[in-house]
Amino acid sequence: MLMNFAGRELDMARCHVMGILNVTPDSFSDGGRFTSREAAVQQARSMVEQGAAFIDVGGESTRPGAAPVSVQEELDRVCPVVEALARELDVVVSVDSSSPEVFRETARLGAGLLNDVRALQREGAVAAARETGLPVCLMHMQGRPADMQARPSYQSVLREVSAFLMDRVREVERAGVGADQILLDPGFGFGKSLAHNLELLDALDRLQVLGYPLLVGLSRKSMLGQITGRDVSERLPASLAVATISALKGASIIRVHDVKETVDAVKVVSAMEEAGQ
Ligand code: 8Y7
Repeated sequence: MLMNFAGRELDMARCHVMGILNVTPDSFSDGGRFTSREAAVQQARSMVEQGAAFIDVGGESTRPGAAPVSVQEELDRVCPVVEALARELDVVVSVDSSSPEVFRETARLGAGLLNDVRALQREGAVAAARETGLPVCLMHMQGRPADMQARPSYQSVLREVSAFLMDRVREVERAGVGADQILLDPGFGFGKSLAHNLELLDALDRLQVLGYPLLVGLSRKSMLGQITGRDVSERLPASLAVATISALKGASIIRVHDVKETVDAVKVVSAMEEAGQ
């Protein structure tokens, strides 16, 4: 089950770690564009040394209530970092964006994966993604970032998330994206209550049977705060627990802040599975 990310081939039957790199202004608050680019490259380099196979670069905060960002601002934040990472590091550069313009420009600069929390539903996004030739990650979200946590509601969260993702797969494949270029993500925390998130986590193996590799993002999320009562800065142990569960249930990519620790957790799961084969 090899997937080609701009020339880098990875086996999606294995579990890989994706390091999160935010390039919103508050994430590198050291002033000028050059210093912030260098700081971003340094942080990414360190995550690659710790075993990250992907670095996910995001210039738009999707936190509940975050202010929207113009396409130009997103390009200005993301492009210099994507270009530097693609040139300097041995890693797949993933772009966390929903904008066709950002897809086109970052693909030209060496990006290897388009990670869209809006599942290519913006005007022109499917066509732009198709033109890049890159793999895409399609994520489920109920509502919009501004209001998604107000009243999450489902008849059956698993059925609705599966149906949405398969609808998106059909549209994206119809536009010419290959079945071997699609990753799916249930979108933990995106328009979901604690109970919804837990049901989806428990059923991750049932999403896997859709036939597409899964990407999972649970690192430090508020669900873990609800379960443990811990502040965001103290959620590493709970994040490792959900990373381990996700790996056991067949996730191909785990998106995290704490790469070193997660790589160890994933190694334990992989070692056990290889011994049992
Ligand atoms: C996810 C994500 C975020 C996720 C994918 C956060 C950009 C919120 N979460 N992308 N992005 N899946 N594919 O807390 O769960 O990291 S941002």
